[in-house]
Amino acid sequence: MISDVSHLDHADDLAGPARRRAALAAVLGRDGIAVLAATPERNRNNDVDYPYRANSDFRYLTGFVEPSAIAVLAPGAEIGEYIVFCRERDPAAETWIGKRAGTEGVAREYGADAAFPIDEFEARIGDLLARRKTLYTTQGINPEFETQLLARLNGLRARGRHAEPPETIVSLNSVVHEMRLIKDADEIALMRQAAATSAAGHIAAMQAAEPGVMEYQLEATLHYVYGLAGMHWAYPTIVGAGANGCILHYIENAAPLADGDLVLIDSGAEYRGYAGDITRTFPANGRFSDVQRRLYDIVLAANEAGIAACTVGAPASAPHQAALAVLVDGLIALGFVTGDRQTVIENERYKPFFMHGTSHWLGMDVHDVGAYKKDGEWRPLAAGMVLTIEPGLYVPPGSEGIDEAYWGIGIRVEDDVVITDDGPEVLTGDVPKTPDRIEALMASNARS
Ligand SMILES: [Mn+2]
Repeated sequence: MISDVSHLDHADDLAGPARRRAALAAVLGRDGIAVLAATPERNRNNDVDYPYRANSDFRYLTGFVEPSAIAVLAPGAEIGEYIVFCRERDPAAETWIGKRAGTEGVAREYGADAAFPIDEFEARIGDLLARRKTLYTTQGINPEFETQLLARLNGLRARGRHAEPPETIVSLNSVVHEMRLIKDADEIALMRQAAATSAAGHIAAMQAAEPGVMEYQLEATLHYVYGLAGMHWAYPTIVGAGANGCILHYIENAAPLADGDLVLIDSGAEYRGYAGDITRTFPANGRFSDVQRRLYDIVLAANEAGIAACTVGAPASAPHQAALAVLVDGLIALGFVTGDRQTVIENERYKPFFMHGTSHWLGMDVHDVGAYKKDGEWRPLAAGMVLTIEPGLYVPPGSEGIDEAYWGIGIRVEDDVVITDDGPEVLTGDVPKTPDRIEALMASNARS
């Protein structure tokens, strides 16, 4: 599996960002201007920073992933519509830290009509803002920069009417997030790659699992596969053996797998800024017990019902409603809850066993942006939306009124689904999810 991972080209395709800037420019018009800054670097300790990851909105519109950068989109501006402020080239800094595009590189390679050193932003932004009616800017991405920009705007206003700065400030977030919600074919191609490598990681972890192996060793197995493909995890990997599988965001990953445990792994790779997000649950010893299989089959059926509900025009809540109906029927049949399906759902009696939603948008952010509702109503699913389907059942130790045989079982089955006119496209089907297929895969494990 490892040998067939090819070397991947890391450079962003810059045609996508150019198309998105054109679409945003059409929204702005000649009266509008957009200003957004890259997220700041974050210090880890002393002179060591956390590995830098460009914020998704910035990368989406620029394809530029260096820190200390500001992008301005000013339709009709004399110096050009797309202006970037960035770090200048610096041989000493580049020797220690790494290459920079510099202003020339940004203009030559990233399609900027004009590029200036970031130090010149203060001096130049006044002219760019003059005679624009509306300023579109991010909120909460780089709070220090956003505060400074508003202070600058107020300073221009105080100077009187000659400056004519924008009177209206609009959040760029909702505009860009609506764009990001619908993925184009190029983005979906990247997501297929992220999903395929995520799937390879999960398969490798299933093959590496056996009683005595540590949770962190399975985490390492996943991350090794991601790294070989030139990818990185999209979010901290969750590996929960036994009762740890009942802790939704368990990332200590410090316990050994015990014989008889189920192992829940929630992990995904990120490729050129796009996330995969897969959860699988499998037996540490390679064989589901009857009790485990009984619960597992309910979650699997809920996952499949949720996927089947991913159709164009259905409300965004449809996958959750479909999965929930199956889970609730299962809980009633097991005797975990009493009442009919409707009563159990209305009174949320299922919540002790299933306390999270079934879906979230997936894209550059693992919990991707875009509104789920409009005017209080669930919006209809549309082609190009990507979401997860991830029902689960959790029976923590000590669950009152539940047979102890079920205690400590946590199960979630999660796939990534593209909405298409031809029905749901499952990106993550490479990882086995039926008990028979999981057991068959694990039976071939290289244990001696
Ligand atoms: Mn998820």
